[in-house]
Amino acid sequence: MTLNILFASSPEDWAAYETPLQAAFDKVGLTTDLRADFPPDQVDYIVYAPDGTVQDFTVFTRLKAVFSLWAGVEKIVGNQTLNVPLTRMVDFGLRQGMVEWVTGHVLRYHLGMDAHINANPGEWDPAAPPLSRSRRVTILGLGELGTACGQALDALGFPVSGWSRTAKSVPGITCFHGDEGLTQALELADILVLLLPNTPQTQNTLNTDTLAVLPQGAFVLNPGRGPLIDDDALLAALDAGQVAHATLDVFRTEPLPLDHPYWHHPNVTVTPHIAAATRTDSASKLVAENLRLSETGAPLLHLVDRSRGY
Ligand code: NDP
Ligand code: OXD
Repeated sequence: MTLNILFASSPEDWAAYETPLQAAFDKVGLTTDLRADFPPDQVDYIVYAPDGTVQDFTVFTRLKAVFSLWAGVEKIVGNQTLNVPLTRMVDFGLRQGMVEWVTGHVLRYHLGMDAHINANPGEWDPAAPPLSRSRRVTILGLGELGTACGQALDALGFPVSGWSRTAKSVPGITCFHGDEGLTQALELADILVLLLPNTPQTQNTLNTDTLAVLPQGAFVLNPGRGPLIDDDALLAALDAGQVAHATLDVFRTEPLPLDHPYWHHPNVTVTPHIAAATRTDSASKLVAENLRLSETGAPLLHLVDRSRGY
């Protein structure tokens, strides 16, 4: 039997994914017809990214599951027309990319690199940076990406704390959870990293009240999602020196509008949602494996809990 797979993303993604996806489907021994366009009533599975045009899933009358190419699923998780299993992306490329982006920016702050990169001739400050053991890092979100980043920073010698919704025990990371745990985690954040999903519960996690809990002069990294931060509150904290500098990869509106104050603030670095990218080869293997599992009736990998929102 041939399985009809609709690739529902941008034309650029289709060009990048068609060959690796087809190769991965062939490798798991399934006969598939993979296309970027199909009559909806003939589609068995959808490979999805939010850049595509699919909004109404009711037209896909024989749909069995949707496989998201993205880790963050806030644009689809609340879609009331979707009533089949939804999986999200967990892959080596995303994890490794995020570890590299986060450790790179943590080290930039920790080593005070900007002072030397931007120094004028004759500015000769021979003070050595402190060692990592005296710079505390807190990660909000101890999932696939937050945990990997925390463990990489622990291996570099940073005291690492983390915060999650449910209680956790992770080697090398002091774990906190729940409302009370958030305050404790923020108090330990010389450098704060946001790696939470965007859900109604996580929006504005960083606001006037929580920013005030950070040690004065803390640094903020946000590779999670824009709505995790109340932007006005962060700008006020930057102007007051409560936050020394922020590096932001994700925004409420992307691309970041040209007139947004973040572009022009001297203590903000913006990066264009490039902290971690799904890599076509490893991502295609996960999609193919989930296709295989679905066809055998086995539980799918990285199933999204629609009630939790991630
Ligand atoms: P996971 O689902 O694996 O982890 C999410 C973590 O957040 C979990 O530890 C979870 O807690 C915690 N969490 C969720 N809700 C709350 C809450 N209300 N209070 C406290 N903690 C909470 O996600 P990933 O690690 O795979 O990805 C995280 C996010 O990173 C994605 O959702 C996406 O937005 C972003 N991302 C950004 C990329 C970029 O390029 N900038 C690339 C890829 C992802 P618990 O463990 O208890 O469930
Ligand atoms: C993702 C992302 O969620 O790239 O995968 O942001």
